[in-house]
Amino acid sequence: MFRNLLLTGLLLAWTSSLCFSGYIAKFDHDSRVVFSSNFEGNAEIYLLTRNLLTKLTDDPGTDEWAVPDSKGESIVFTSDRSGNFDVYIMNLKTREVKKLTADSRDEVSPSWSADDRFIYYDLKTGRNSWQTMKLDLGSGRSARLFPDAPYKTTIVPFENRRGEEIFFTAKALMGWLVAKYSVPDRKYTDLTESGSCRPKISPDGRKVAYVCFEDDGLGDIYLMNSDGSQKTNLTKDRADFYDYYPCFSPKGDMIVFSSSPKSQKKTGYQLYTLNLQSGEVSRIFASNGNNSFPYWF
Ligand SMILES: [Ca+2]
Ligand SMILES: [Ca+2]
Repeated sequence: MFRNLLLTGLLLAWTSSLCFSGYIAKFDHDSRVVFSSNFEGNAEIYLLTRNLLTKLTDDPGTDEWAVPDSKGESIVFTSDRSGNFDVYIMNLKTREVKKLTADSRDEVSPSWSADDRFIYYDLKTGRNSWQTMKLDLGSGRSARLFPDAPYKTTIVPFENRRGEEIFFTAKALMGWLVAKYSVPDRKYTDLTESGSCRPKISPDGRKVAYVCFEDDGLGDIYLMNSDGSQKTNLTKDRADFYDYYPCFSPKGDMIVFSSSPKSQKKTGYQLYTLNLQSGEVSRIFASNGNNSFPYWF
């Protein structure tokens, strides 16, 4: 009798903890994934380590798009906690948060220069236009990152580890395309036609993962060489899913991405990993709502 009660109690505790926690994490790696989720009500930033979830922000505002520095000590992210979107920095050890920008317009999608001295971000300059900016962490001054770019609007820049190339999304006549900027010779190159976006460069600088709408019209994760050659659809068998926000693992042998079933449009993003050698896809984080912008480090 007592044993049965105990078992029932344990079972209840187990099911209720599942209900209250509201998520399933299956991440079996020694590295970390930082991402944003609204499963607790509004968008917060979370850190996923080996099957363990840590909430990094706790604010009624929208907190999203976390990107770590090269040493994995701090993240930059964007938040509208002071009325409009600004860029913030958080020390991952002390959790101390500092505001980096204060323009009354929106500043979003921050990332780091290879030497961690600059933050790149997108400044909203009009209803449908954005300018990619470069913030000097030493002086606190911002300037345009691509003053001579042949595109009206550029967004979501990521620099390779050697600081030689910056990959970004540019607005073309007929939509978005993936482009890169070569730092030494100040040259811009279109790497895709329109219908592609959100490139991320691999740790060795040789491969680019990005989103392409060509195959299923919803979005797939594609891989290409950093010169735009050998484009491959990595999520060809996921025709009924929106596959978005790819990011390489620290070793470059896997990719983390967000995927939402067609029936839920873009409101049911769960986190998956993809093994580039075996092609195996595993769900690492599931919850209600959207789990977006994963960054693996
Ligand atoms: Ca929040
Ligand atoms: Ca702002």
